[in-house]
Amino acid sequence: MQNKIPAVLDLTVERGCKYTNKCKEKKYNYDQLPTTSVIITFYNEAWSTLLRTVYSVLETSPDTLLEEVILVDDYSDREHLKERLASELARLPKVRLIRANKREGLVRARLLGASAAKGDVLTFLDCHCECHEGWLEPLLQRIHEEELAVVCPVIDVIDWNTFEYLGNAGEPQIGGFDWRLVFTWHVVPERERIRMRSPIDVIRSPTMAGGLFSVSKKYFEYLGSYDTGMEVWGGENLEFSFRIWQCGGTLETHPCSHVGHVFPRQAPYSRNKALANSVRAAEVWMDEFKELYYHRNPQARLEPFGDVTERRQLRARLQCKDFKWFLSTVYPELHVPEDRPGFFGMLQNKGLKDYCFDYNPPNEHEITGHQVILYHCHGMGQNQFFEYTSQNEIRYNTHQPEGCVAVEAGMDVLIMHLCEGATPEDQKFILQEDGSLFHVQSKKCVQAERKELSDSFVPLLRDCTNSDHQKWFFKEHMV
Ligand code: UD2
Ligand code: MN
Repeated sequence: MQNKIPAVLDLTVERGCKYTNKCKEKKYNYDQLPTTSVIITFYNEAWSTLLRTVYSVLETSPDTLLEEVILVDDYSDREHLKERLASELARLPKVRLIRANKREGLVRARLLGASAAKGDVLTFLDCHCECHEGWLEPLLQRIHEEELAVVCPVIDVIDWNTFEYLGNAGEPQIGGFDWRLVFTWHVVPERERIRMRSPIDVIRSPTMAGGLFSVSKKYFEYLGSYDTGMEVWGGENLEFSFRIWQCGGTLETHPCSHVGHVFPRQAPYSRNKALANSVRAAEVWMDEFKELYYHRNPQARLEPFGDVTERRQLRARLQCKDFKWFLSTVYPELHVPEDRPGFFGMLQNKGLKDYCFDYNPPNEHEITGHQVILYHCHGMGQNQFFEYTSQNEIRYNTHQPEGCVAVEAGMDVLIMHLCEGATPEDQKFILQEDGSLFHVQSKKCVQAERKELSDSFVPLLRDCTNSDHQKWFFKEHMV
């Protein structure tokens, strides 16, 4: 991936690395900068990580810029977060503790904090962060220059096991999403490197991870703060990102601002509200493109998502642009699927009843290189979602980057490769009227077969016959 990008601008801004100095050389006029309220919500967080966040804010933020630190307890029930926390915090300057009287979820908990904030700028942080020296000035400087900018720090990694501050390998990245509305990271595209005037210029990003950012309090309110119909966790970051861009703002990452964050293995709470939250985002901001999401996650279509009338009214009132504009202007790198009727969903075999193409990448960052298998059709989209395109590709385009089914020379197994601009010969399949799936390069057909010495089934290339095991059809749903 990396070496395909021409060296327009090298953005490496690691701790201790070459551009750190450039960041350090930057002078700020502290009298001009806006003040900020740092808002940290928490639910059942561990003592050490929570306190580390608070102390690091106090230690790294210039006194004149830091109005206050507002901690919002989202109705935690762990003992150490009760009187013990209150008395620990009472000793600290500028720190306030607000408690929700019921579980609000991160959106409404953040809004509780925002409504109490006295600073010009709201700076949100997760409750397991460590701010790095010089993190705050670039964020506030940028908002001072451009009030419609929402600015994120680079998110450095704090080791989940050792809690060591690992920093960030390589360049800062920008945020995107895939068509399941899962947030993704990407290298900075060439068009953005061309737009940037220096390696310490802000980097425009289609979306944000969600936890760490600064926004002018006034602008946040003008933009409709958050969707208060969102519960617990998830989806609010994409909703806010779409809204910022579509309604006239910009979303940026400042390469000189670094904050470390612990990505835990498991959250101390259930995240099953994320689906409804994502549906709300799709229903309000994505126009007809929400169908691409529903195709890839049929469960989402059935999910009760409450009332979004007010959010749609907000969109109309602010005269926000449509999602088509967002895709073509802000995120042109994202491939927009065609989803022609009858050519997306489960790719099911006729002879081997109830078996479908299935691809299970070992993790979200390693989409390619593994074999496509057959598995009981489940109709839930996700790993069994494929799209047959007018370019004769069988695309696995739930994930980013997108996979295309391929066959390596002389092999008979189907392997996932990265899709390419012009469809390479080894990725071309012709789905014929009779249901046969013809691989152009090898002139063979895809057949469902039992995998040797096992109970599992796989699609393999074989000489073309009339067998039902060589007939395939797409089905969107189970019923
Ligand atoms: C990421 C974001 C997170 C949020 C989330 C999507 C970063 C570093 N983190 O997940 O901020 O945008 O994506 O929703 O970008 N919390 C509450 N009440 C709850 C649940 C969570 O106050 O009911 C707090 C939690 O204690 C933490 C913050 O909200 O301070 C974010 O939660 P997380 O750290 O579990 O989310 P994370 O980092 O996996
Ligand atoms: Mn977090």
